[in-house]
Amino acid sequence: MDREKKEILQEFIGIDNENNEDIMEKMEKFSELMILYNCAVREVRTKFEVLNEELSFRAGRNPIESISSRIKKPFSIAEKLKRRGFEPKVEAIPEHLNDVAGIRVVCSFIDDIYRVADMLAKQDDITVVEVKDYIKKPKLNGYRSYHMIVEVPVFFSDCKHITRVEIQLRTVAMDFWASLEHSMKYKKESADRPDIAAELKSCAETIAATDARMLAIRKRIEALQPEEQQG
Ligand code: 0O2
Repeated sequence: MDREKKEILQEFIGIDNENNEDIMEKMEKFSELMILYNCAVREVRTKFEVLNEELSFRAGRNPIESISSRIKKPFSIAEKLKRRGFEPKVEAIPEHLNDVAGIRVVCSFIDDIYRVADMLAKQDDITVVEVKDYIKKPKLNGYRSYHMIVEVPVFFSDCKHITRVEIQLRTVAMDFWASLEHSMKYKKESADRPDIAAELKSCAETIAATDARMLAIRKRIEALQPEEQQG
């Protein structure tokens, strides 16, 4: 681990100026918070699984292809807090970070994204805090996805914790682009290459056009079916 990373983590844990007992207390608080985020992810994940099961029963096809989740690593948490100008302390996490708990929902078609997002948003124990629609308004580099920050209650033995979860919804094609673009971002040699950036953006546009064509094909096929069989 390099020196800068080590310093950020040491500040986060408070190794320089605290005695051992304080460190244990902080580690315990951090672990409890991570358990909370893990439980929140499970709650939201189950909601998508239920929607997928019900919708596939009704329509005869799965609107959700896959669901994955992750809890942000301690270093990334401390680094993000610091980058945003907050003290890298455990207490600052729930107030200032929305993406410690993250879920990625990969859908078959673009309309499935809006459908399942809307169904989740309407559930009465879910509060939508923020939406970023990078499908209607893609990022300059071509990135497309529908992002939501939601709050979900998690019930512990003696209290209820309202916990934030970041949800990213995208099609299989958008996921293919984002995964490869993300992995290539870390290759330093490509950082200042406008030709590579332009090529990636062009791929994102081809993928978006293909997503739109696949949806149009599905709708044409559905129109051929008797009304009661249409999803
Ligand atoms: P990781 O490792 O993927 O979690 P906010 O968190 O809302 O305060 P932020 O971080 O700008 O502010 O949020 P935004 O724009 O909603 O993006 C958050 C996440 O979306 C990123 O997480 C990525 O997962 C994904 N993302 C956003 N832009 C891009 C992009 O251009 N390319 C790819 N491949 N993914 C993107 P992190 O924090 O980068 O890390």
